[in-house]
Amino acid sequence: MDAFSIELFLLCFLCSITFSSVMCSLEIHCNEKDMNTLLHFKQGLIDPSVVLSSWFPKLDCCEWTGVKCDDITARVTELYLPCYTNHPQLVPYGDKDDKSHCLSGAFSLTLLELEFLNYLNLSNNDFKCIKYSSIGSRRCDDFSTDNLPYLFGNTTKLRYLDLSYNYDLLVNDLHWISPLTSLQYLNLGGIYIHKDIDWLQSVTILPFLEELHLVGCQLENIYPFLEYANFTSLQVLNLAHNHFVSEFPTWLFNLSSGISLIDLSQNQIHSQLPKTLPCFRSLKSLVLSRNFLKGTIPDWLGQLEQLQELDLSYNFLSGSISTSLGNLSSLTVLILESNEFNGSLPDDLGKLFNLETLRVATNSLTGIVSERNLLSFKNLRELSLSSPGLNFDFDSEWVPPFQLKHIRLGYVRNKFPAWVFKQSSLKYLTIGDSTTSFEPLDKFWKFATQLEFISLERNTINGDMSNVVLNSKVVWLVGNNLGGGVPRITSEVIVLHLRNNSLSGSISTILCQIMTSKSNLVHLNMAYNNLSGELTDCWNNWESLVLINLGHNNLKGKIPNSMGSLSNLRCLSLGNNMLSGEVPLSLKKCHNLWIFDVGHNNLSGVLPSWFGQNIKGLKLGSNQFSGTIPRQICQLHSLMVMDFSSNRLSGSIPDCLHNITTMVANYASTRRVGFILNFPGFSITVVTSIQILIKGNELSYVDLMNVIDLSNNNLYGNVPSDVYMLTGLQSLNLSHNHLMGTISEEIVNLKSLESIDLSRNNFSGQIPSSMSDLHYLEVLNFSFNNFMGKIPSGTQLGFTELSYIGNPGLCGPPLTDICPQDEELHRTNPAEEEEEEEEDDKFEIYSWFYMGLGIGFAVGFWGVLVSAIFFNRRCNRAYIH
Ligand SMILES: *[C@@H]1O[C@H](CO)[C@@H](O)[C@H](O)[C@H]1NC(C)=O
Ligand SMILES: *[C@@H]1O[C@H](CO)[C@@H](O)[C@H](O)[C@H]1NC(C)=O
Ligand SMILES: *[C@@H]1O[C@H](CO)[C@@H](O)[C@H](O)[C@H]1NC(C)=O
Ligand SMILES: *[C@@H]1O[C@H](CO)[C@@H](O)[C@H](O)[C@H]1NC(C)=O
Ligand SMILES: *[C@@H]1O[C@H](CO)[C@@H](O)[C@H](O)[C@H]1NC(C)=O
Ligand SMILES: *[C@@H]1O[C@H](CO)[C@@H](O)[C@H](O)[C@H]1NC(C)=O
Ligand SMILES: *[C@@H]1O[C@H](CO)[C@@H](O)[C@H](O)[C@H]1NC(C)=O
Ligand SMILES: *[C@@H]1O[C@H](CO)[C@@H](O)[C@H](O)[C@H]1NC(C)=O
Ligand SMILES: *[C@@H]1O[C@H](CO)[C@@H](O)[C@H](O)[C@H]1NC(C)=O
Ligand SMILES: CC(=O)N[C@H]1CO[C@H](CO)[C@@H](O)[C@@H]1O
Repeated sequence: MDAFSIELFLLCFLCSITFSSVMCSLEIHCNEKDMNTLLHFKQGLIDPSVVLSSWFPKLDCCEWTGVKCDDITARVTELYLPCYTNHPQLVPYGDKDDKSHCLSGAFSLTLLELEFLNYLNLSNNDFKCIKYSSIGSRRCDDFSTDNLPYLFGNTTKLRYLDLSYNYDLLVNDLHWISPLTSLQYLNLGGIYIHKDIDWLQSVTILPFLEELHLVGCQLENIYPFLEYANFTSLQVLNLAHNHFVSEFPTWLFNLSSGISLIDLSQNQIHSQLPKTLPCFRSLKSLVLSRNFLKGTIPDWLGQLEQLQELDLSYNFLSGSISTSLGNLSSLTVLILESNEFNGSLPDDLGKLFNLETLRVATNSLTGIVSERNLLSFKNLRELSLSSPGLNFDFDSEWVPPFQLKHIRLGYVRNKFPAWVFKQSSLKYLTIGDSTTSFEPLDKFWKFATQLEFISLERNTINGDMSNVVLNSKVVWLVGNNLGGGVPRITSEVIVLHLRNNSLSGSISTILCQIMTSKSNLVHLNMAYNNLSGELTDCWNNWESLVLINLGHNNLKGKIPNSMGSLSNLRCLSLGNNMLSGEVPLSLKKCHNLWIFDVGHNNLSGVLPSWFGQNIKGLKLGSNQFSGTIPRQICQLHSLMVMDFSSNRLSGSIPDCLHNITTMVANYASTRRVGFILNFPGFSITVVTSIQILIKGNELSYVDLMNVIDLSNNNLYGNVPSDVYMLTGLQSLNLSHNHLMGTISEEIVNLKSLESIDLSRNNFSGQIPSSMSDLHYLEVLNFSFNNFMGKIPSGTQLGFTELSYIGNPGLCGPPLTDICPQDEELHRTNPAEEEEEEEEDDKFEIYSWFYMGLGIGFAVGFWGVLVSAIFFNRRCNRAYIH
């Protein structure tokens, strides 16, 4: 009796603190079978934060965390256990969500034995595998008994299944989906579904499926030639961010016909028939963005009359925008951005009275856009229109019937559409590649203060910025020829990007300004301007800074001590200025630095060696640094780019470079340096890039390379043998030093090598024949050394004599000197020898040309690639992934 009442008390107590919505009633008890199924499921889980602490038999399972039962039958109907992860404003690029507190381990399909389960949400957890069978160990590491696919009974009433964003879950088999015949909603977004799976067949068989979300599943086959799919109830189809390379699939058309092609009797459907029979032309949302779809939009798309949302952006679709889209009168969202559409914007789009979002920028559209095209859009909130061939011709008096929140225009050549300034709700403004006049500028900048996001890129706004105050969270004003002194900013500004303008004067206007509240600035980029004066000593006020780029200006003086207060700093680029003096030791406090670029200045003293373990790129080249290369460099395990070229370094190359882990192994996941800034409603990705010369063009790559450049110093001695262990090294430049000794055959270990320059040293011995096995090698320069003997065959493939000249002892092709052992075969031609004497001059003349031929690794950071993932509500997650 006592025991009973205590248990009862405990029960009710726990009841009241867990689910207030479920009545605590003694009459209804959780079904024992359901409870056992749940306990079984729990066994296979790893639950690091003990989310399921209430899941124990003493407590009614209807009261367990995340469990809901039917009020009357007390059978388990819902299981709601998504994981919540933080989305901090600043996420280092490549960082995954921290899921250490989420459920992990095996997702066991025995859970589907819950006969009355209707809703199952395990999204954003960290499940690693799906267990198909009910026997054997439930952990992912034991597959020994997992050969039999799980067989359902008449179990399933499941209507909602959400397993999205379990990023590490690999789905090798989808057959278990097919028996879930009641499913209306299925979301497997962010899960890697194995490419060989016949995914369509497994889901199309579901007669009541209304929503199918397979975003970012790495799917490859969209079944372009399938005539019809068997979907009968589908309303929402989202297949964005996959790898579909194909024409527009025809089976989508059959989603419009709505005729039930499925023979219901053959599918063992045990649930009820749907109340409404398959709706005629029922598809409401079709999202195929960010794939590789090509070809034209088929005319039949105009027959999907119920369509409210159509997103085909970021594909390779071409031809004209089908006028049939004008028939989609329910459409509220039409996104065709970033394709190859040509022709004019069809007038028929004017029939889409309900449109709220119209985005067609970054296509090859031509013709004129005027108020006539926009007259009927009373609900329009987002508009993007930008193509080199599109001309804007708006009446300056026109008052639009809509109030936009987002606008993106490009290639505005004539008058700037005056109506834009009347959009008092506008928060996001993007204008690019425009030669329009933004006059009167004072009015323009005043209008800009209402905006949360302003992006003006490659326009000609010649105005003076000295008296402008900027207030938007994101100010992106790249390549506009803005002049005068630097503008001031309010504490609202998080990103200030003024790269490639004509700003002059001192940066103290910004940095030493008195602010009313603490600055939020994270990203300061004023590279490629004409800034002069010193770096100032006002950095103490800017602790929020993560990225600073002031490269390519005329800044002089010393690097100030106060920069050491920037403890959040990840990327500091001060290259191509006239800075002098030593690098202050106070910078040691910036221990989070990823990139430190002070190349092309006049800095002196010994090479700084205080960097933290995270440093990935060091550009110290073209300065006056002297002394030896500090051995501490070898402890920088993440270092990918080491550029100490063109200094006055002496001594030998340290024999510990093999300790730099990234140079030995090629870690693919860490090659990008940058971060993602998350704002409500949009995010910005900033990725630093490396500039590489290919065939005379400097191209920017976002994947950092493993580069060692020690050229143009006074280094002497041999190449230490551990250099041959750097199997991840892609470019090695030791030219213009006093190095000597031979090159070992072990060089063949440098499997990743694409460029090697040993020219202008005193290397001797034979050129290793193993080099012909370096398959990625594109640039080779051994000229002006003392190499001897025959150039090994194979190596000369693709390289000209310029790679070898200036080595008197070297012979054989591609040089014209014939090796003694071959002399019998080739009688020397006196004319050839004459030519040879001129070769030295020839090299000097052609050397620049040579550099342009292959890949010259001109290492430079901050050709900052930016994708302002604008307007993007749905896919942010997929990006971070
Ligand atoms: C699952 O839970 C997450 C987090 O609460 C939610 O965003 C998502 O919409 C839910 N899925 C369904 C199908 O209700
Ligand atoms: C499914 O239910 C039917 C009747 O509703 C029954 O005949 C059949 O044996 C059940 N199958 C299983 C596997 O439970
Ligand atoms: C549609 O159903 C038919 C008949 O059941 C089947 O042969 C066909 O493969 C199904 N199509 C798809 C795409 O699943
Ligand atoms: C658009 O609808 C009209 C009337 O419903 C029809 O006559 C026309 O053929 C349709 N156009 C296209 C391209 O589907
Ligand atoms: C549009 O591009 C297609 C090829 O994709 C071409 O055949 C057609 O002539 C182009 N139309 C216009 C108006 O440029
Ligand atoms: C600066 O902008 C001009 C004009 O838009 C462009 O031609 C040039 O390449 C840009 N320079 C850099 C370094 O980005
Ligand atoms: C840069 O500023 C200096 C004065 O500091 C001036 O002499 C020079 O003409 C400016 N260069 C450009 C390209 O504006
Ligand atoms: C570079 O710095 C040295 C002193 O370290 C000075 O003598 C020299 O004039 C400077 N050169 C330039 C171009 O500023
Ligand atoms: C390099 O690594 C070796 C072990 O492989 C270690 O003994 C040595 O101290 C390291 N040297 C430096 C400079 O980090
Ligand atoms: C594009 C298209 O019309 N595909 C098929 C849709 O279904 C009908 C009826 O089976 C087929 O005749 C079409 O070929």
